Amino acid sequence: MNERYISAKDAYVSIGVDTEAAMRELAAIPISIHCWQGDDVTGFEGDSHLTGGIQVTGNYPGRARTPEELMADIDMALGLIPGRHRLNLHASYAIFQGHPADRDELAPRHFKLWVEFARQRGLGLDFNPTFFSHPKSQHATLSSEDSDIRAFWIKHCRACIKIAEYFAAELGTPSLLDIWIPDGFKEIPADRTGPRARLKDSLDQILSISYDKTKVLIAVESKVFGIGMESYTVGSHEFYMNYAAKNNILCLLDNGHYHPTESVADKIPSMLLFSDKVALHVTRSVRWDSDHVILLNDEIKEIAREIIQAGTDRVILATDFFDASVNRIAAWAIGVRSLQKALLNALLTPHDRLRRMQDERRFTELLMLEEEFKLLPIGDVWNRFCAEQKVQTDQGLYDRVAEYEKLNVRV
Ligand code: RNT
Ligand code: ZN
Repeated sequence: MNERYISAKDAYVSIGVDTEAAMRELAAIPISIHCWQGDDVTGFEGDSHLTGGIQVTGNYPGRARTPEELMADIDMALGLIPGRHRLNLHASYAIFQGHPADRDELAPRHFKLWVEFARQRGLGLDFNPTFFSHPKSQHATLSSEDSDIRAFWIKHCRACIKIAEYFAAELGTPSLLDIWIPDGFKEIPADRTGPRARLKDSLDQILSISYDKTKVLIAVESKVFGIGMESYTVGSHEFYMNYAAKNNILCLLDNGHYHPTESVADKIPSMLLFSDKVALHVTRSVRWDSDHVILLNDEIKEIAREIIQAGTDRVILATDFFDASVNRIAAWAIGVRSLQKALLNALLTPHDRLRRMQDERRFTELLMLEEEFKLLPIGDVWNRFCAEQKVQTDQGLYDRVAEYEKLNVRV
C-alpha cells in the first residue's frame, strides 16, 4: 500500500500536484451529514408519514426507530467516514421525553440530547424547520391563503431560529438554518404571484425577529417541482435567489432541484460573484429529484471542482439523500465518502495549468490533459487518506456494515 502511494504521489508530482497538501485540505472540509437517511425521513413525532412531495422508496430492513437507534447508527456511520464533520437535524427529530410539543412550540430543551450527542463527538449542528409531514402542511405552509396556517408556520420557523441559536451557543460554531417548503400546485396555477407574495411576506416576518447573525446563518432552498406539485413550486430558484440577495441571507442550491440539464457546478461560481457564500445540498437525482445516494459521477466531480476553485470556506456543504433500498449506514458511508472522493479528485486537479490553457485557448492540450488526469491513481491516494484518518478503506467496508447489521437486527 505504501509503495502504491509513493508511486501515485510521483504520478501527481509529474502534473504539478502535491498529494500531501490535497489530503491535508480534504481532512479539513466539514460536511454537514443529514440525520434523515437513517430513518427514512420519519422523525420522532409518532404518527406522521412523509408528505410534501418527497418520497423514500425501498424496503430494506433496519431503519432507526428511536433516538437511541438513530444516534447509534450515526456513530457507526461517522466511524466509516474520514474527517471531522457536522450533523444536520430536522425539527421533526425533536426528542420529547414524554412531553410532546407541536411544531410551533418547539424549544431548545427538545434538542438537549442532540446537543449532548454533538458535544461529546465534537460535531457542529445545523438545523432545518420541518414544513412537511404535518396536518397543517396539507395544502400549503408559508404561502398559505389561510392566515392562521401561515401564522403557525411563521411561529415554527422563528422557534427553529432560536433552536439553531442555542446549537451555536452551546457548540461554539455557527448553525446553518435551511428553509425549504413543499408549497406548490399539481396543475397550472391561475395565480403565480399571490402565493409568492405571501411567501415573501412570511419570510419577512420570520426574519424580523432579532437573532444573532453570527450564530445563525439562514438559507433558502428552491425547487423546480415535487411529487404532486409538478406544475408550480412557490419557492422557485429565481424567487429565492433574489430574496436571499436582497435580504442578505444565503441561497442553498440542491443539485436535485433543477431541470435535468441545468448544472449546479455552473451556478456556484456565478452565485459567488455576488455573494460571499453559497450553501449546497448534495444529492443524486435519477430522472427526477429522487435523492439517490451520492456516487462519484461526473456531476459530483464538476461540483467539487467548483468548490475547490472557489475556496472551501465559501461553500457550505451538506448531504441530502434518502434511500430505503439499501443498508442505511452504508448509504451514509457511500454517499459522504463519494462526495469526499470528488473533493479529493478536485484537490488533485492541476487547476492553474488547466486555466492557463483555457486563457491561451490551447484547447487541444486542455482536452488531452483532462483525459490523462482521469486515469491517474487517485484510488491509491484515497486509500492512503483513509489509512491516515484511521477509517476503513473501500475494501472491507461492506463487512463492517454487515457485521453491525447482524448485531442490530431490527424487525
Ligand atoms: C426536499 C429538499 C429538502 C429535504 C430535506 C428533508 O426536496 O431537498 O432539503 O430533502 O429537508
Ligand atoms: Zn435538499
